[in-house]
Amino acid sequence: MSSQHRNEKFISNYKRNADNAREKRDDMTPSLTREQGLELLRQMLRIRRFEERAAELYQLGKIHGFLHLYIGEEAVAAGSIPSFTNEDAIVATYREHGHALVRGTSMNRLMAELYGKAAGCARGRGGSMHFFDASRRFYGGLAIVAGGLPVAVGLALADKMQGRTRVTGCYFGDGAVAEGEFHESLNLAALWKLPVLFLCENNLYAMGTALARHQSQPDIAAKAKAYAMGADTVDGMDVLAVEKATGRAVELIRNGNGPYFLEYRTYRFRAHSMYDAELYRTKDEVSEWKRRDPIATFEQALRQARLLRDEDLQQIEAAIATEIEEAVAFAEAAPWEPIEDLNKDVCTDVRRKT
Ligand SMILES: Cc1ncc(C[n+]2csc(CCOP(=O)(O)OP(=O)(O)O)c2C)c(N)n1
Repeated sequence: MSSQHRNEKFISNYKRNADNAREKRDDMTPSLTREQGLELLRQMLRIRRFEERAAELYQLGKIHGFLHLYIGEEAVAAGSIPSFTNEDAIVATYREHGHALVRGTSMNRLMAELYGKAAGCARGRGGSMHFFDASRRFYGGLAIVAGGLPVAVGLALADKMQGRTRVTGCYFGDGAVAEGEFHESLNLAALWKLPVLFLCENNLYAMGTALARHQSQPDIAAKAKAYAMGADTVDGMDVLAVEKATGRAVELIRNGNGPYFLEYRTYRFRAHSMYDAELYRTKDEVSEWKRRDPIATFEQALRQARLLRDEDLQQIEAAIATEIEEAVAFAEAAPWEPIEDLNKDVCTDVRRKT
């Protein structure tokens, strides 16, 4: 079978599984309170509107460097991050705006970071790919594919050695499974029964390379099971399915059962970074996934369950618009780091004469 054909077959199975999972969870909405439902919707909308604004600011030349948008994948961060307590740790990738927002870092500090201003959450030195907030135990924003896995395993090892019952959540993409660090990290986490949750955001593509084109076994959860840990696949376009699976996994880990692995099947609606000719996927494929937009489908489910009214949505959107405009004003007004500080925190003493 050609790799193109194999890839198409994999994508069609993948969609069928997600649709089946969606049908199975139709009975979940009634158990949801209005407050919980509105909060999940609000967080997904905060991520989307923040990133839409960031994309505009990028076009205006206000934001430089890379900007990887999470649009389409919001249900994963919004549904999973609340399962962690403030004491737990989060490690994420360069596609981490949503994770930092839901974790609670202020939009002002995140926008200032995108602008490269000293008031940013990484003092303007990291930009979009390197959000960091030690006060919320948010350890990146890491640009190296799979680079977060050993960091998360190290954090979990420290907790275990010091007898703390904290959990570390480690987010990464499907591209990470091709890296040695993925396999080394899963192996040691399982061997030492470390309290870490691996959250794989499988959006099917690593830049322009489809998963089934680079993996002999594209079932990522099956790979994790080979390391003797529990693993499930979750419909990552369904915020309630994400919430349920993540809550259960975090609880299992906190009860001392060692690591767990969740593969969220999701899709990014935008290019890999800001520019990308998208020759690796068809327009039809993207439109088909957009029909499963996690925000639109959840909004519809809430309306059907009579948990959402038009005025709720208007209020949520208005509050988010205000939050974003305040963040932009904050970032615009924030001072640049003074020139004389440029060598600050750089390990090598550049003034030393050799
Ligand atoms: C070790 C390493 N190799 C290559 C790259 C270049 N690179 C940046 S993003 C990316 C694709 C990663 O895809 P995935 O892990 O699926 O995450 P996604 O971008 O889909 O969220 C690659 C190969 C990198 N950053 N690090």
